[in-house]
Amino acid sequence: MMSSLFSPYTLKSVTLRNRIVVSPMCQYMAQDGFMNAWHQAHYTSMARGGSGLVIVEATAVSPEGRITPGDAGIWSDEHVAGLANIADAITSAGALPGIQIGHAGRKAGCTPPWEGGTPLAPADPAAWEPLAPSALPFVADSAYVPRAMTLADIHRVQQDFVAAARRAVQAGFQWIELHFAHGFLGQEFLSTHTNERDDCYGGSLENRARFLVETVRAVRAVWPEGLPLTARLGVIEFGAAEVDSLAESIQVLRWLKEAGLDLVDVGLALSTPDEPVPWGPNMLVPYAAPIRAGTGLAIGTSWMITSAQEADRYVRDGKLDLVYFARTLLANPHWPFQAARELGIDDPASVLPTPYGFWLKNWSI
Ligand code: 536
Repeated sequence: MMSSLFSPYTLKSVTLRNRIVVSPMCQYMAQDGFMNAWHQAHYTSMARGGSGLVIVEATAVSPEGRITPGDAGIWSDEHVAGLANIADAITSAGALPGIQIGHAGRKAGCTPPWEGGTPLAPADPAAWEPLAPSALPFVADSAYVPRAMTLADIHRVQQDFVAAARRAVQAGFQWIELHFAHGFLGQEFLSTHTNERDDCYGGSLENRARFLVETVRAVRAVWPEGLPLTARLGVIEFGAAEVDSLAESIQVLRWLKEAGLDLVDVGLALSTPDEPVPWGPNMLVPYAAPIRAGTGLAIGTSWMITSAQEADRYVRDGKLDLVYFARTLLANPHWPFQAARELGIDDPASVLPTPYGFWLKNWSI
């Protein structure tokens, strides 16, 4: 049978009810990394909307890896119980519970976007010193300069990723995404804009990829073999280095696959504030084909995919295995039901849980 947006998808030992993924979306509503009633309602609502996979927002593997003081965290065993409540809520609404884990590198320690997204004032008691591959600020000439990581820092953060993956299993998550995009720590090691190291973690592509490859291998060793290990990678640096960065990313993804990666979520690099990103509908979809052909990895992507027909066609044409949605689902958490109606699938109300779907069956408005 030909696959489509509403056909199930199996990767390793898990099966999603359809190809619609709730992309990780930072809420910046946690305290000391602990999630609360806001997150519980948010993820419950997303899962009840009918998507196949709900990926919990970027969750920091260490306190200094938070983008803002409100980021979710998974750096302590005490976080597990709250995370388990979220995973349960997602599971009981029929979706697969996933989590994105990450470290913001030099982009850590800022205010939330709606307060400017700029570094916390040094005098703010909530502020901290960010870590990065090299002591280079995100904004040129800014006084907000990260500390260059020592080898001990690098190994400690890799162990933080490993401990986070262990806790994610304990909490009941069945899908993990390593955040290696958006100019955060993993991307910073890969990009020559942010990595000027002269040790084995900088210089050649192999060295710039070393942090990512080692981290995937170390996480794979504790993450159950039957569960998908995935990463969001900024596959392309738009601008002068566009072609080279895509070719480099394909090589890096081959190494990541060897290290145990199962699927790539094709993302943006956003390594510098002035990257000329060609914002527009479906803007990352054209990169999926060369990446799939060059790596053989399962693949998904997001960014400005808003049409059910287009998303369905990407799956039917074999361009994407999964389609990730963010703002489309913030605008309408029950968008999968709307998409099912637009696509004319049989019994579209069955996309929603029974207490909703029963009343919407044959409802014609
Ligand atoms: C998406 N962003 C992604 C974040 C946090 C900040 C916003 C993340 O990966 N944790 C975004 C990037 C650029 C423009 C709009 C939105």
